[in-house]
Amino acid sequence: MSSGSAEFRRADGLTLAHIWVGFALFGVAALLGLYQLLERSEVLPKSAATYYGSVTLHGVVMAFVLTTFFVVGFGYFVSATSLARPIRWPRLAWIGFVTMLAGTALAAISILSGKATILYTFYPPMIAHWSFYVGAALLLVGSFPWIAITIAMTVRWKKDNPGRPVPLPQFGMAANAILWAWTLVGVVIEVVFQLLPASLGLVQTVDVGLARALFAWTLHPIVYFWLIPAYVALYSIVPKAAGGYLFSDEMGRIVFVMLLVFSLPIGLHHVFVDPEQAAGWKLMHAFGTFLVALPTLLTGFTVAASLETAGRLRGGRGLFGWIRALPWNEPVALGGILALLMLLPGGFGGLVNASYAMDSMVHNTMWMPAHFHLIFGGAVVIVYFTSAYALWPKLTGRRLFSRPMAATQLWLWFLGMLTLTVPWHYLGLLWMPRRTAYTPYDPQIVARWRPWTSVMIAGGVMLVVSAVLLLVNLLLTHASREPEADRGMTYAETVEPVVTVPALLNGFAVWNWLLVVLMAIAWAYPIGQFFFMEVHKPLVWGVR
Ligand code: HAS
Ligand code: CU
Repeated sequence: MSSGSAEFRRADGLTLAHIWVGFALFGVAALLGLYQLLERSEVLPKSAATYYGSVTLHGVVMAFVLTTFFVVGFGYFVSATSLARPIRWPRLAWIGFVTMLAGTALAAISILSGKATILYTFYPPMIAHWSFYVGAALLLVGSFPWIAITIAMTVRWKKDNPGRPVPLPQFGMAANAILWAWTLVGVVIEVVFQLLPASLGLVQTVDVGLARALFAWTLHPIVYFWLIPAYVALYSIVPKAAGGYLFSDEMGRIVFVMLLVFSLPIGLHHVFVDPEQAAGWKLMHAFGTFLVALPTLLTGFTVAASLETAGRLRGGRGLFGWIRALPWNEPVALGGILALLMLLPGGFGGLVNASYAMDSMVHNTMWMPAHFHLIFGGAVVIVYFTSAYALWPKLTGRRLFSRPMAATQLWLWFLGMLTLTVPWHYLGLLWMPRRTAYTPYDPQIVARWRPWTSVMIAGGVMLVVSAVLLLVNLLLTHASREPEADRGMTYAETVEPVVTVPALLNGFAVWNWLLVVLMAIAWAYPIGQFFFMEVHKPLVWGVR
């Protein structure tokens, strides 16, 4: 890829602004996480109001603010550098950034003033103050310019380069932009027609079953919106940092297409226990959930095979010798390896959840936060850090302040996340409920949980230290005196050069139509039934 041109650097300010907002608030949310551990373990005085406020802010920041700001900022960088052209409509991009920032501030004020302690999911009967929904809406609306810019830049590049394959990182981000647009439909309908009217007191009742179905339609694909950029980095940045080659470019394309097409037509696995949905539909979504695990299995294989090329090029021999030969002290490679190691148990937990009947064993227990802290907070977020370590020298023109500090930070995150989530999985099997400020249950049951709560505090402390190290290292990089020799971004090359790819793996038009058909099959009845089924009049819920 061309390097040093002034053109692509135009995205640098945009990328830095987005990722810094995400990371700064991530630092605050990490501290809140530690507070929650201390409160639940009764080390700190009990306060239900503070606890639920904290969980809400922690969840909203980690799941919506960190992710959206990171994905958009990283997306602009990928578009500018992989297509080697300036960001289209930069002013619109900045307007989007300011809108996202304003929305985040509004939602945060709403939560901090105690008017929106609804946790991070949009499940009535918990209803927040309208300002929370407006804030959340602005955060989402602010990301629309990124969707438009990503798609427009891909389309224009294809026009200018007929027959040539869209660079894989951009192909992944384009899949993510389309996925994001569809993902928002469910929650937007829910907020506009159900939650906002209820929070404004315009309606007295909310159909909870409908709301939960609409939110499930968003909740499943949204996790892949967080995941895809991490996969882009695993395919396109990590193999090169490890000194190897991407094992297969086409496999990457297949994975991004599968994530797009299979993630939107499922979601009922979040509401396996809801009585409004029939068992047959739930079973169908359970099968769909197994289908969407496939692209992750393919990713595990492809990225591990790419790392193997690196290990072998570095002199690793034998069945496992290449693993030892990997550059474990190179932060960008290390982050990718640790991500795979967390994806494995995190995905295993997901498969347990997806197995319809087994879900009733773990639903709403600590198993659930264990699953998503390991696979999202662990595997995905560690790739966000890793990507930042790869991007910062290119963005700031300065060498990373400290590579040993970065490696320590990644190890701490990995070990901290395992120390936190291994006990949580076990506590889930002992039926410790999730999302509760205190647990006024049978003392004997509670006594069985106790030993594990101190272990999780140790994990929480490691994670907070890790978060501080990340922020300090990135901050000091801006002030570092050592210039980065090459500010051009180059992505991993494939084992075999990619000359052409089938048209189906170079665009999304066909997939988008298939997606619409699959979504209609999967959701028309589970959502539509609420409009023609005869139901008992809903109760008046605790609308504030
Ligand atoms: Fe999940 C709940 C099922 C993946 C996030 N999930 C959640 C929630 C979140 C979340 C946030 O079916 C909670 C929502 C809430 O608050 O209520 N999830 C799955 C399944 C997968 C899965 C089947 N989840 C994710 C990802 C997330 C995420 C990714 C975020 C980014 N999840 C569920 C279900 C529920 C759920 C139910 C609801 C349960 C309930 O009762 O509420 C799959 O996509 C996972 C596939 C992954 C694998 C692992 C493959 C292994 C690999 C590693 C290879 C490593 C190697 C080692 C080779 C099958 C890729 C190399 C080593 C070297 C040294 C080189
Ligand atoms: Cu899901």
